[in-house]
Amino acid sequence: MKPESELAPFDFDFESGHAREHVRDQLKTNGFAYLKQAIHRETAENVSTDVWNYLELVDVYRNRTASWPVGRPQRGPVFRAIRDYEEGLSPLFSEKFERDIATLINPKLRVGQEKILYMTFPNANQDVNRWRVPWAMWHNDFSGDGTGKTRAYLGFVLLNDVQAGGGNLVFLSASHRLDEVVAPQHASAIMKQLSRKSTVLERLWDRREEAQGAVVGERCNVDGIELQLLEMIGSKGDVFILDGSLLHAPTSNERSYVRLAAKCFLYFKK
Ligand SMILES: O=C(O)CCC(=O)C(=O)O
Repeated sequence: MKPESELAPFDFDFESGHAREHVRDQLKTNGFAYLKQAIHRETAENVSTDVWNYLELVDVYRNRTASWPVGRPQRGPVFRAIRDYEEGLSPLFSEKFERDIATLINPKLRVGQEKILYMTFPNANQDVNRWRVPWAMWHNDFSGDGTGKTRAYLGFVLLNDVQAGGGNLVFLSASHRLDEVVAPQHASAIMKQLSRKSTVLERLWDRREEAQGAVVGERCNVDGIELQLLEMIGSKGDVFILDGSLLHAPTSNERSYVRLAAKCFLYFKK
């Protein structure tokens, strides 16, 4: 039986004290907060239209699937991060966004310089039944600045409506609280140590071709911390804030559409 995943969105008002409490509690406990429609759908749609217009320069067209570079089906490596499109993402990570997020999470929080576009083209002969949680490319984006004084979060904006198996990010909720992650150390060392502590994680990171793998929604308990494997599914304009230490991985796209998402870093000094 497929385990239920818990990705309850939160309809919120940036100014409400209740919202602040809820989001801060989510970030502390689970390492992520799901802010439903925190960015206008039209803003997200305009940004994605601009991305597609930009791609015409390299002969990739939104309505001509034959022009799309196809991905690779697998439980293994996949990646497509575009780092030189920062200007085009500025309507998302505006001053208002920065103010709203700071109000919610921490008054000192600021949007960092690096902004990344993720574009996941479908695999050849897509088949959603073939989609698997990948064993590869698990990592965290921020494991401290050496001083222990900087906190980092990741702000993800969905730029299209995405269903399961559509090339979304997967993450391990609450993993930011694990001693192995707090350490800080390389992701491969983290995975090795955690695989010894949980059969679910051992299965998740088993890279053998015939391995059973793990599925979205599965839970496990490591040193008293309840972890859950989740997929970042939602609608265009939805925002996910992730703790910078949370373990996550890119996935392949077994849907017929291109998945688009944008990420900014959010920092504050304690
Ligand atoms: O969302 C994705 O496709 C990958 C994101 C990722 O791996 C990252 O943010 O470091």
